[in-house]
Amino acid sequence: MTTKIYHPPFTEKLNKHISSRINNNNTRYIKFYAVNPPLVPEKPFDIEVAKKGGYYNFPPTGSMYLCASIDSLMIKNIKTEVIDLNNTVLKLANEADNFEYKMWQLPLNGLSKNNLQLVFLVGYMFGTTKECYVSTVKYIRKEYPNAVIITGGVQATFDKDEILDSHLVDILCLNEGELQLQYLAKVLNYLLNSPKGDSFFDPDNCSIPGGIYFRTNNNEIINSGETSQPLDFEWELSKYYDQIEIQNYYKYGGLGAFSKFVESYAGKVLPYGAVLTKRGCRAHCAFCTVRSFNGKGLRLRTVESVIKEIRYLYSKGIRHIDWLDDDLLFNESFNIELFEKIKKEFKDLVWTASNGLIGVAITPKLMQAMSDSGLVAFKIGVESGSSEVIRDIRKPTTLWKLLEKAKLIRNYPHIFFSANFIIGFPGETFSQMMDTFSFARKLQCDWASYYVCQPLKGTDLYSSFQHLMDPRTKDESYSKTINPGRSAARGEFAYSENQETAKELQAGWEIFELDSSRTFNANEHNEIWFTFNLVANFLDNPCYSSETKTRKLIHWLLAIHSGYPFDASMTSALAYAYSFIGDIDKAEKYKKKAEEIIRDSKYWQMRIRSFPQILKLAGFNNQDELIKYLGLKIPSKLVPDKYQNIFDKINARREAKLWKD
Ligand code: B12
Ligand code: SF4
Repeated sequence: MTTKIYHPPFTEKLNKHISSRINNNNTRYIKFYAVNPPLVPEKPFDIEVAKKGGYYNFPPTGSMYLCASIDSLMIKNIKTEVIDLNNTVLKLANEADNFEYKMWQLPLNGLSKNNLQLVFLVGYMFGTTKECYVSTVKYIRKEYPNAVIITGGVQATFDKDEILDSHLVDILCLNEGELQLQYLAKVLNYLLNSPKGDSFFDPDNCSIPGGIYFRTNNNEIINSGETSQPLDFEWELSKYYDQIEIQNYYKYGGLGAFSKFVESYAGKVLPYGAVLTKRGCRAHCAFCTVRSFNGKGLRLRTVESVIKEIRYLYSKGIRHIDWLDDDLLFNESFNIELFEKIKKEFKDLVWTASNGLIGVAITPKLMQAMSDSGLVAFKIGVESGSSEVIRDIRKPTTLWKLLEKAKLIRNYPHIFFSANFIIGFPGETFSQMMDTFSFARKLQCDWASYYVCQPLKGTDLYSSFQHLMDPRTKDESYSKTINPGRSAARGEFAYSENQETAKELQAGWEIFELDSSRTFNANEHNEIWFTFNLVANFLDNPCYSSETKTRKLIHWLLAIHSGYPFDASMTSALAYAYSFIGDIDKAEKYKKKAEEIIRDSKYWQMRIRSFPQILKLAGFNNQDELIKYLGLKIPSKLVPDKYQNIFDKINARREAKLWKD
C-alpha cells in the first residue's frame, strides 16, 4: 500500500475529465451525497416481508465513513450527506399509502442544484445487488446530468473493468475509499474555486492516493497506481448517525435474524446500531475477499474511540450493537479492555456478532468477558467439517479444537451459538459435504447456518469456478445469494422456479444416499442445502433435548420467521418447539399457520411429499383434513431409522479418529 507522489499526467487528465462535468456549473459550492442503494431488487421484494421487518436494514456505515473523511478536511465550501435508499424503501413499504417499489427514488428527487456542484458517491458492495446499483446510478445520471458520479465498494473494486467499460460513472475508487475521496474533494474544490486563494491544496506538490480510476472520452483508462488504505479510521460518525436517524432503523428491518432474536430474547424491541472496531482479518480464506480488499493484517481503532461511538449511540436509545468486524477477536487484550469498559458503562446494552468469529480464537477469559459485556448471540465460521476442505480453503481452524471450544461455549447456555457452514466449494464431493453435515451435528451448536459457496470476484476460489466453467461466473445477480431461501420471492426457490431442476435432483431423504464421490452444479447444491438445513435445524435440532434450549431456539425461530413468513418447515418447527415446552395455544397457532401455507402453496405441497415429516413436526395427525386432502400418511419418526443409521455410522467413523481425519 503506497501513496504516490504528484504525477502531472494523472492530475492533468483527472482535471480535464472532471471539468467536462463541472464546466456548466458556475458555483463555488460542492455537495457530496453518499448513496447506499437498496439491497433487494424489485422482483423478489415482498411488501409483507418488509412489513414484518424481515429485510436487512444495516446502517450505511461505509457511506458514513466516506462523508466523515471528507468533512474532516473542513473545507468550508463542501457539504456532505448520506442517503440510504435501502432504509428508504423499507420505511416506505412500512409507512406509505399506495407503496410502490420505485419509491426508493424519492430521496434522489428534486435535490437542489442551485449554486451547487453535486457529487454522488454510490456504493456497490455486492454482486447480488447489481440490479439495484445499476438502477441507482442510471437514475442519478438521468436526473442530474452534470453531477459527478464516483463509485466504490467491495464489488466495484473487483468489477473494475466492467464498471469502466460501462461508462455509468465518472470515477471509480478501489478498496477503502476515504483517502481517494479526500483527494478528489480537494481537486474538485480547487477546480471550482480560485486556485490561488486555496491554502488547503497545492496540486503541484501533493501526494495522490492510489486506486483512483477513470476512462477518458478518448477511451483511455487512467489510474493513480496501487491502492492506498487509510492507516487509521478514527473519523467521527455521530453527525451521520443523526442524518440517517439511526434510532429508527430497527422499525423497518433488521440486522438479519440477530436483531429479531434479541427482540424475542429481551421481550422488547431494541433499537440497534452496528460498529466496526478493526479492519481486515488475520486469515486469508480462499472464498473470502477480505485480504484482497482490506489488505494484509489488521488495523485497529482505539478502545476509547469505539467506546465514544457506543456512548453516542447509547444516548440515541440504541441498546443493541452488532459488530461489523471480520476478525472481532483479534488482539485479546484490546477486546478484554473493550468488553470490560462496555460492561462497566452500558449495563443494559446487548451485543451480537452476526459476522462469524474465528472460533478457535475464543479463550475462557474472552468468553467470560464477552458474556459479561452483554453477548447474547454469535456465529463462528467453521465452513466445512472436512479437514481436507478446511486445509484447501485455508480456514484457520481445526475440527477437534473447535469441539473443545464448543464445550466451553456450552457453559454459557443463555448465549445463542450458531456455526456457519458452506457447501458447494469447487470440486467438493458429496462425502465431504456429509462430513460437514455430521460435524455440524457433533458440534451441537444451536443452529447450523448452511450456505452455498458462490464465486465471488476478488477471491482465490473465483478462478477455480471459472476453470469449471461455472455459469455463475458469467454475471452477477440476486440469485447468487449464499442462502438459496433468499433468492426467490416467498423463499420458493428451485421447484417453483425451475421444474427441470426438481427432476434433476429432487430434495428428499434419498439425498443422503448420493454417490459419495459425486460433485454437483449450483441448482443441485441448492437442493442439498435445503435437505441439510431442514434435517439439521428443523427436524432434528439439538436444542430439542431440553426445555431451556428449546426456549432459546424459539427466540431464534421467531426471529428468522419474520424473514421467511411463507416457510412451512420453519412454521412447523415453531409448532413443534412450542408443543415441546407445553405451550399448546402457540403450538396450535403455528400448526394452523403451517396448514394455511401448505394449502396455498404448490411449492410446499411438493416439498412435503418428499418430507412428510414436516407434517409430523407441525403436529398433524392422520385424521386432520389437510392430511386427507394431501393423501399422505404421517410418518412415525422425525428422522427415519434408515437415515439415522447412516448419520450414526459416519459419526462413529469420525469419532474413532477423534475428528482428526
Ligand atoms: C454488514 C454486512 C452485510 C449486510 C449489509 C451491509 C450494508 N451496509 O448494506 C448484509 C448482512 C445484508 C450483508 C449481506 C451480504 N454480504 Co456482507 N458484509 C457486511 C460486513 C460484515 C460489514 C459491511 C460494513 O459496513 N463494513 C464497514 C464499512 C466501513 O466498510 P464498507 O461498507 O466496505 O465501505 C468501505 C469501502 O467498501 C468503500 N466504499 C463503500 N462504498 C463506497 C462508495 C464510494 C463512492 C467509494 C469511493 C468507496 C466506497 O469505502 C468504505 C469506507 O472504507 C462486510 C464485512 C466487512 N467487515 O466489511 C460483509 C461483506 C461486505 N459482505 C459480503 C458478502 C459476500 C455478502 C453477501 C453477498 C453474501 C451472499 N452471497 O449472500 C450478502 C449480499 C447481500 C444480499 N444477499 O442481500 C462480502 C463482500 C463480498 C463481495 N462483494 O465480494 C464482505 C466483505 C464479507 C466478506 N468477508 O467476504 N452484508
Ligand atoms: S476468517 Fe472470515 S473474514 Fe477472515 S479471511 Fe476467513 S472468511 Fe474472511
